Amino acid sequence: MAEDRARPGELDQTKYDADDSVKIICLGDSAVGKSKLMERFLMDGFRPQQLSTYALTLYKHMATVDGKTVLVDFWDTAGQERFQSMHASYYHKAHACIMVFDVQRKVTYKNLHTWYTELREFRPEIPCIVVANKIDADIKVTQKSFNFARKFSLPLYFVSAADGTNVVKLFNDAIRLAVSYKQNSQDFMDEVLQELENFDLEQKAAGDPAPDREQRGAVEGPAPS
Ligand SMILES: Nc1nc2c(ncn2[C@@H]2O[C@H](COP(=O)(O)OP(=O)(O)O)[C@@H](O)[C@H]2O)c(=O)[nH]1
Ligand SMILES: [Mg+2]
Repeated sequence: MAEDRARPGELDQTKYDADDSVKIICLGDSAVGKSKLMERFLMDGFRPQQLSTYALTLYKHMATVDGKTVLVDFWDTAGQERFQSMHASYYHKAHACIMVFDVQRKVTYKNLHTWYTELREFRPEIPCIVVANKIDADIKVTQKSFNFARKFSLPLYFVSAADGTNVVKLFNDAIRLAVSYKQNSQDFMDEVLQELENFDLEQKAAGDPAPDREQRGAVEGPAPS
């Protein structure tokens, strides 16, 4: 692992297992405003880290949730979304997802289905927020109903990366959801792996010397009359 860190451009995702570290991914078509949203939220002192090998940008952020410091990595696509699909490693160990469409381009709303399907293939249980971006261009859209979010019981946020409406709220809520997901719930796959681990331990325990209940049973058996 030490070698991994030493190599520039390498990504060590084991850090996301640590209690104080969460990974939040961003999905959606090209030009819906994913990068602008991140930049707007992290305006003060964000340090985007371009990892060209992986076609992604990492934005690092430190947050405080219930008095605890949390290191947040926001993952942003860097062009791969043009292919309407992301590499599996993009989803790996993610704790929450921000899924964006552009209120001015209907096709980006329609494509949420494709993004959501792919997300659920890799991360069946993580919290996902649907984001209607660019409301500054047409404030009336906030009166419209967008069934996609309702259909899948997902929260919907109307935001503008251009004027900042709801951006801080969106990201802070995403961080809270990621942290609470990490603390309280696990993906089905995680549960299965945990069960397998416990099963292994039980097997080992069964191989140990016979528990003393059985020995006592032999001693305390009913006396022959
Ligand atoms: N009017 C308006 N334009 C925006 C907003 N957010 C992003 N844009 C513009 O949309 C374009 C694509 O933004 P970008 O963040 O690169 O999209 P990405 O490909 O999803 O990362 C840029 O020209 C932005 O200036 C917004 O909230 N309002
Ligand atoms: Mg971008």
